[in-house]
Amino acid sequence: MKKILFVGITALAMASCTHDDYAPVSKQEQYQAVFEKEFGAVNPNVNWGFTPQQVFTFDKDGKLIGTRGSDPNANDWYQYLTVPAPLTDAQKEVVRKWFQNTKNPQGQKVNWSDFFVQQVYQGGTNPGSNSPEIYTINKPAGGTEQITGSEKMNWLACGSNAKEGDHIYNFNGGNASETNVGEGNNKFHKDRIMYMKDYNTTCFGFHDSYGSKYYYDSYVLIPGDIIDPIVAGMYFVGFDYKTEKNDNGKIEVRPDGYYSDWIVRIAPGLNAPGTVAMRVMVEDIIDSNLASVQTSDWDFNDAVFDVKFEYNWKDGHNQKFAVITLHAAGGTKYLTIGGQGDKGVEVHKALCVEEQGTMINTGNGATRPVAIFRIPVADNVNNANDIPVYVGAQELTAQKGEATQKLCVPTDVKWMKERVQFINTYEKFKDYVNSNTPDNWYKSVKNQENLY
Ligand SMILES: [Ca+2]
Ligand SMILES: [Ca+2]
Repeated sequence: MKKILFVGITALAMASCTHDDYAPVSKQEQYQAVFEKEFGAVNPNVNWGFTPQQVFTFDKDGKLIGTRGSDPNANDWYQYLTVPAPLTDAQKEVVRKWFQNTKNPQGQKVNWSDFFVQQVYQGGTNPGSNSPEIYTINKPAGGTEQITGSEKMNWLACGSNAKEGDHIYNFNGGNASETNVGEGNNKFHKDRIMYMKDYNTTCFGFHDSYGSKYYYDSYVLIPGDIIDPIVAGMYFVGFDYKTEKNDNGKIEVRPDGYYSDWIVRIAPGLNAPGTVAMRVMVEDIIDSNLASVQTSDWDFNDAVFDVKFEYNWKDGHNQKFAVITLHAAGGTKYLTIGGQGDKGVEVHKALCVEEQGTMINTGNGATRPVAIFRIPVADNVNNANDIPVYVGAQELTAQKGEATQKLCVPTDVKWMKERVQFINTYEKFKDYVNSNTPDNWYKSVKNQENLY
């Protein structure tokens, strides 16, 4: 009852304001006040770390980065990516055995436009006692035929761009060919591995050459964490062979629930340290009740993402993209990157979490692998500050000399856990706000345990 009365009085007080000398206060002005209460006066020269970024090219001659597709130039990857290490025999074995011994495993999803595919196991070469991998087919005309599933699995494919998906170059017949990959003609990687750029991981499939049909419903994506500590942090895709054809009577192999007919590892295409990407850390407080902000509400972890810019040949012309690597979503609001509402990418969804109220990768709530996605940008865009970020209809901004909702830092800067004090973690942030120095305030970490 008391509360209702209070609200009534406030409304009355606010209504009367419009008849006084007070101008209505904008959201940003209210935000400025609470920001300065926490961090002190904002120096007019502070730009929050945002600067024009180099547009990504890996060719010294300034040649464009290349086409959408498989990138077989393994010797180039090291210049801009963190390339996954070759798998050890022990790692491959523990993964193979897990898939061979686990019937109908429950898979999960990841969301990567740029990723590696690394060969793990070709079914039939070392079958388990449960999982057949080599199948006996009863022919309609009588007699039987033995087929090894993996040998009929061609055109490993990913994503939903086309009905038949997109081929993962060089991955055929349950293995990767040696041309251009792995131990073939490059000396940079011992494993058979391919880098896929501007694809997606919505699904994986294969073309069955026995029945001549594509299958996109016979795979499972498993985190290494549930397999064995020696493959923790990795992700594996296993396929369960199936086939169907009419040969004057139906011939078929039904999936048997063992996804060991072909196993590959997939790994996100993470930016190499020290490359041209920059990290953006986002604070969504402006969309809260600004009358009741507490010091632990400031965490700049409501979205944490890296931005790099590159040109790509796609659909017949050169297009500029911001490649976004989303690390964390430490808020519970509808927060989009790249545009407002449907025009942008919602951060919880991007990290494959349906509930907007779940915080991700900030110590409270869910833990998920990064998301990697691409946003088309205009040719003149080269600053991470130009990637729009919205909380609902409210755009989050970082204006020079004004209280900010975004910070830009190098990609090795860690972000905050929930409910710990920003001001007691980055000791010199306040100095930076007040005097524009030091601009590497993020190196003044006082309580390391406050960082994720
Ligand atoms: Ca199987
Ligand atoms: Ca947060």
